[in-house]
Amino acid sequence: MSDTVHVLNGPNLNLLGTREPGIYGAATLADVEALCHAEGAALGFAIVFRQTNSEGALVDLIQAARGARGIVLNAAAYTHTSVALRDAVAAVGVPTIEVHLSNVFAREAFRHHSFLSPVARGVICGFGPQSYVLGLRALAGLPPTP
Ligand code: CA2
Repeated sequence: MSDTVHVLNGPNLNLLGTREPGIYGAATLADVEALCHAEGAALGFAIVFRQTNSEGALVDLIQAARGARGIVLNAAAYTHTSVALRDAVAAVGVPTIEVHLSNVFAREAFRHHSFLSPVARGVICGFGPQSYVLGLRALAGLPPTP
């Protein structure tokens, strides 16, 4: 079984740590990446960490994860809008943990619906960058996929 986990990030997450620290905290995306590499090393995962602002590019990144051990996916705003991402997650057949930095259920109603949750293996939100760490640990605890 592959030991590679793809950590994929959607639109505007490249701005982390530069704006809206009250919602998203002070950590930058580079800090989140470093955290994922450290946790990945502890769990025996090779981490591929990517961010894109483009929906189609995110579909391509999900498809490129075929055969991987798992995906940790923060699709950001596309979570709430994208049938294309949902179809990609369902099609790729890789256990996918949907993660969010913020507690989306404590925010605006339009953030309460996710197109991804029904096809994700699980969902973690509200723990800041630790949501990613918890996503990696969740993948480590899953039985091997055939
Ligand atoms: O809480 C999360 O991780 C979100 O996926 C973040 C998305 C939001 O649309 C989701 O509802 C929840 C937004 C990411 C934008 O990130 C920014 C970071 C700094 C400044 C502005 C935006």
